[in-house]
Amino acid sequence: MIQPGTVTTIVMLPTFDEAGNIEKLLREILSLNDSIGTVVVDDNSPDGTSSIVAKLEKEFPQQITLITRTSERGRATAGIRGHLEAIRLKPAFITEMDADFSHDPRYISTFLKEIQDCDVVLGSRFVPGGKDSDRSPFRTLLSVLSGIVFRTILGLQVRDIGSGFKLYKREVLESLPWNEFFSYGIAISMEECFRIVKKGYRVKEVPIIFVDRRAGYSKLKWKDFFEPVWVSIKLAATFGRA
Ligand SMILES: Nc1nc2c(ncn2[C@@H]2O[C@H](COP(=O)(O)OP(=O)(O)OP(=O)(O)O)[C@@H](O)[C@H]2O)c(=O)[nH]1
Ligand SMILES: [Mg+2]
Repeated sequence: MIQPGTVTTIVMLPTFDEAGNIEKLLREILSLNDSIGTVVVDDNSPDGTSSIVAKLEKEFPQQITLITRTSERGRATAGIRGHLEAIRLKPAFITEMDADFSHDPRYISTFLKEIQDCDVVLGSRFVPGGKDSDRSPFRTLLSVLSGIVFRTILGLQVRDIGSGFKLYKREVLESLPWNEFFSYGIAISMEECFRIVKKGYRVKEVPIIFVDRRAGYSKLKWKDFFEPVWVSIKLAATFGRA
């Protein structure tokens, strides 16, 4: 379990049924530099993801914290729980990313350079050099269309508002009202982005090539695609456009 003040960067990973990815991913992240730690928030995955992470936590006690939630399930609340733990550990920087290799951990080193002149680096599929690779044309179309809808409703300039791959200065996450968030699922990435821009922080989009998950299955269901729509309407109605 990581002790406060001992690492410069925390990588926060929400996991559900990522047994096929998590060990290799954690080893790759920890090999990036000497001052990196990971917080994994697993919702007691039936495939045993937590026990794999628990074993690695024994091997890297100063660099891994595992939180296993038994009474709650969901991408948004898992992410919030992970951010709160990451904030408590007082790193300079906090990254969030998917635990399925869609987000290549090597980009973290790029993000750490890019953050020098902004507050948040956002891994973007939709700026020059970025790509939504390997995915079905339907999923890419859905991402592009939803981006257009949210930018229109929320008045944001950010191209890849739904990106779940970001690096923050810790102060940015410390300043957000986590108990007031509306999202329960995938809309959390978009809501974070909106609230950050609304507060006046500088967000820099850096191109990433997003690839399909390496192992395991998507947790997205049809109904999940409606959550970002009502969350963006609620955000615009509550706070006005960005
Ligand atoms: N703790 C927790 N993590 C979750 C939950 N649902 C998804 N995740 C994690 O959130 C990240 C993104 O989820 P994915 O299922 O990959 O969803 P996606 O990336 O939008 O969809 P695909 O790319 O199609 O697989 C992954 O690391 C998941 O393991 C959940 O209910 N609880
Ligand atoms: Mg994924």
